[in-house]
Amino acid sequence: MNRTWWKESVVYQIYPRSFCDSNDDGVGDLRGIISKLDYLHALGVDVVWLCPVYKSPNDDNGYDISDYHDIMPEFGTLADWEELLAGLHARGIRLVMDLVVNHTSDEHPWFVQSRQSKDNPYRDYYIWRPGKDGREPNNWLSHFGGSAWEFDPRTGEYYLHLFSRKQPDLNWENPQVRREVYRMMRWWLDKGIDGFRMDVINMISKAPGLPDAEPEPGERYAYGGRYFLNGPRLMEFLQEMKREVLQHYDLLTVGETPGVTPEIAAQLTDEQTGVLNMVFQFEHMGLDSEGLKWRVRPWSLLEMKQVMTRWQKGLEARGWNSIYLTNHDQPRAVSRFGDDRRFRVPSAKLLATFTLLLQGTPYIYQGEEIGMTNVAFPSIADYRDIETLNFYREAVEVRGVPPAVALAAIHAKSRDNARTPMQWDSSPNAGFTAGNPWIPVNPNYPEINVQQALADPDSILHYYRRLIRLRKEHPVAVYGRYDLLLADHPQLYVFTRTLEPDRLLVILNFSSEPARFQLPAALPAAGHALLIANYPVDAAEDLRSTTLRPWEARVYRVA
Ligand code: TEU
Ligand code: CA
Repeated sequence: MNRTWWKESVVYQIYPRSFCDSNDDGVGDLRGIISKLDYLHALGVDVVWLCPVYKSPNDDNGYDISDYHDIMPEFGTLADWEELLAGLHARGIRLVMDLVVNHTSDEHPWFVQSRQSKDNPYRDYYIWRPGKDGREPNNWLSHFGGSAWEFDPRTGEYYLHLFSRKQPDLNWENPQVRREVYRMMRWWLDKGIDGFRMDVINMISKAPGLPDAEPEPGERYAYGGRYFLNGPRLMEFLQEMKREVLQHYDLLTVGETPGVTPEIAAQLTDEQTGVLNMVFQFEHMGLDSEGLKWRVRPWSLLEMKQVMTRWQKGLEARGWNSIYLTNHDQPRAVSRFGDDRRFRVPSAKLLATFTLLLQGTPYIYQGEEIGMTNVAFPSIADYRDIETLNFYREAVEVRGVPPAVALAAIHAKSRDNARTPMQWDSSPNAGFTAGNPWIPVNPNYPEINVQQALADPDSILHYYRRLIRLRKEHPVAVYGRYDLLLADHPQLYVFTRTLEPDRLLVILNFSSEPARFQLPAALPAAGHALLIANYPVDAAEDLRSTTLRPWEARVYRVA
């Protein structure tokens, strides 16, 4: 297996709108990030992934881009961005930008042109179709609810938008579109950035003919994923991107790929023949849903072990994994996979241990390092996310779901759980802004904040710093082979990492109850050295048979 910096790196994801507001207009910005660079450096992360900062009307908080070559004025200027890049590089931190090229904003000049007339030179930059029997060209559902097609009266045709109607899909079948994208990528790379996180990159190739999907009984629209996820020309387009752009630079590339399987991911990330370094898979994000994300169910540890093990083994010695438990689209990790009431601190540390000790590049999402939790706003008026607002409107107004039921689903799953402002200190608005924040802060900020965490040597934050250091000091933590032990244990997730002659043993009690542990016979009976743990451990303890406390996490070097 090749050794490279992007395998050894720990990535920190910043959602700029919610990170730090430098001018008190209530919106996080680039100068706010610049003011926190020493904080990131002290945490020990190697790479920052910056969510979109390009010009955007913000229908989907920057994922609807109207100018790829400029910065959103609310966030600052290109000069601020250059200063941010320099400040990161001066601290040895690399910068990965978000690349959103499945779609643009409807306010992008290409689309403004495209909708003018059927013979406009930009018409074919997007996916236009005439209606079928007075209805949409097909029955695909948008990710944000309703039809994926919008009728445009000026030319009497519909355009495709897999996300909001203000996010028209680019037509990747058009070689001119692809050339424009590659040129734009080179423009940013030549400024010195270190990689791209590629938004829904496995949606760029749609099945020819755009066939109807199969709706649930009684439904008009259906999720058309089988016709646009991992489509027929995906590999070809990405090979072309690799040839035209990626292979000429030393980069970290990570594709966001909903609906990807380990088999497809292995092809995409194959060290010889692949196109990307790694992808974000979504299988573990689906464990607490019944089909639709809003239909919440409890997740099970046995399923989690099966999914993660399939991914660890599926890419072994061939591709590379990315490891994450949350991001700007997901609930907070400690609220979802830990216990944010009785065991917030130990469970957040356990999840940190899990994320940093699996094989793959770990991603930490802002606030995760201090154990920020989900928020339960009392009213829909407190929410901002387009997906959340559309879900609520359709559930309550169209389907007659009681508001309290819809709100309960939102409390569990809304993307705004991850988008409340970063909690810096216990001053008003958590030190995020002295103005009026664009979204309310989580009311638990007086207890959960960076200032508190820096002052407490036992904090989640300091534990992350130790873990990050541990990962750097032990190549086995990066490159070691993963093997699952005690696969059927209902509370414990136990695995080893092996890079001959080194071996690590990771023991995680994923429950709020004590758990019995018996050392598997395959491991030596004694002499294991404890590298890190989230509770004090008695050095004289006999590891052959012991009990782990709620959410206890330990990493040993095997004798
Ligand atoms: O997300 C794509 C995606 O498939 C999901 O994570 C999506 O957010 C879904 O609604 C979750 O329930 C990416 C971005 O990360 C997301 O913020 C954007 O809204 C989306 O693409 C469109 O660009
Ligand atoms: Ca601001």
